[in-house]
Amino acid sequence: MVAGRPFQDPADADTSAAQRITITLDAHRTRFDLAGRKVWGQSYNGSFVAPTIRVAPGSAVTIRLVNHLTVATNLHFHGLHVAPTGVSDDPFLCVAPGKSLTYRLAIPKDHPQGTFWYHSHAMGTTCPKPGQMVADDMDDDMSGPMSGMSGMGGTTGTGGTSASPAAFMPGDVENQISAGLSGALIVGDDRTLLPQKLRHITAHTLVFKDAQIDAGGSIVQNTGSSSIDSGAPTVRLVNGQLRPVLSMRPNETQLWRLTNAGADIFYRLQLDGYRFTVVGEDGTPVAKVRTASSLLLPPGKRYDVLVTAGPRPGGAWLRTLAYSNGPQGDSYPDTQLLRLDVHGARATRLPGVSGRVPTAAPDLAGAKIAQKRKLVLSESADGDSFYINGKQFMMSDGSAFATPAKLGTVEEWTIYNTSGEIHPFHLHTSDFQVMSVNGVPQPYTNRQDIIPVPYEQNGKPGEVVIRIAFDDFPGRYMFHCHIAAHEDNGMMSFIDVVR
Ligand SMILES: [Cu+2]
Repeated sequence: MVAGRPFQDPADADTSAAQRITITLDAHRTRFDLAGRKVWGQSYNGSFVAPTIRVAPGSAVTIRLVNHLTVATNLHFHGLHVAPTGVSDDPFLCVAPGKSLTYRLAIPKDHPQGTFWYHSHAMGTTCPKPGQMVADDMDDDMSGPMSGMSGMGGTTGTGGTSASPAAFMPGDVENQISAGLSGALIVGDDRTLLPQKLRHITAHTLVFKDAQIDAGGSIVQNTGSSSIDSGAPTVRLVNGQLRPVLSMRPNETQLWRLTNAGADIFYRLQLDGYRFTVVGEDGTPVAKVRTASSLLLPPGKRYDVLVTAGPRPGGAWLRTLAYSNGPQGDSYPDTQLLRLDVHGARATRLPGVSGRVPTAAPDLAGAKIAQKRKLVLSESADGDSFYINGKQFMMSDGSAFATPAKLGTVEEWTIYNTSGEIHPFHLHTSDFQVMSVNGVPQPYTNRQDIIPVPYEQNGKPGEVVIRIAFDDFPGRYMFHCHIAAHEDNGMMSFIDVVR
């Protein structure tokens, strides 16, 4: 593989600002170019990093997913606040091999502007039987929910015979994201929220994905004869590039949209000698701008950061620091990711940014709590099976909770982790506010959709308290660990949200 080429942003799926956008994503086995090496994997458009989808708040987006894989697939629009019902952001939708499905997303006018991503959320390798259609406008599109159950109680089985408990069937998310099926999705342009002088700075999208490549030149997959080991050596890539060189002028300020779009592994980013100025987290503008010398990005995490080059020509490495996510988890070595090269004519230094970024969500600290809930994340000693409240998720299951959430209310959830590794908890459809971590109150800075839940130590489970405002969109909100291997093997459930 070839390192040191000039940095390139991922290709855009569509740069049109039109109110109706149609994008076709063709999922297929692909031999792509990965930093100068030909590698077999899967892609939506031919490259390891899927095209960046750009959408405007208030727009209607049409995305046609064509499945040329040999297994079922689908799409999840991670972090988007759009309907989880209909052919929108519902991971129970399933596109069988050889079929297609047209997703229609209505992006709310007041949708936060920031960085999101999209990826396969296939909860199995096959779709359920035909006849379980959930949408009626599919033309020749063959699709159906991956489950025949509504999740609201009661079965819809046709035979009437009570079946023995179904055997657990793992999902296929780890395979499909690892192979290449993920990319960035940007809503609006959060530069417009910055002080006037910063609204025209250069913005870059940095999509972090790693590739484990086998001796035959294919990305490692879970098959009958092989399996992905997330702790095994891997090649860390930025936009599919190996240690690219990103150029800035002395004193220049840029916005970097950092996205961990990989399946399993964490990044702990540091730009040597620099600090990141965080203006957005998980696609949401922050209520209090902060600076950080390093940022932890579990799978699925995003940060929008300002970086200001030093006053003199020079260089610095963007690296992921050595990191362990727990005694039962993985350890990753310190690895260089990207070379910042500062050269050329000195730019005018722009003012710094502080305080609240406009449109930041309100603090939920004083909210009336309608319901408190508990979730326990656990795993088997061998680290192969994963549970929420003692249960491995199956598509035919109902919610982990006996009672639904009501629209217009705020809930407080306490998430415990009784295992020996961090689990990054992710909620679909709605972001949340982190109130405390291991009992330590967290000052409010922003809403987010991923929070690493610490592992158990000295017999004391890790504990995170979050608050969720169920403002709109009734339906099924999935939640799960975003280490794809854990989600695939059971650490997932959902809450029903009702009017
Ligand atoms: Cu996990």
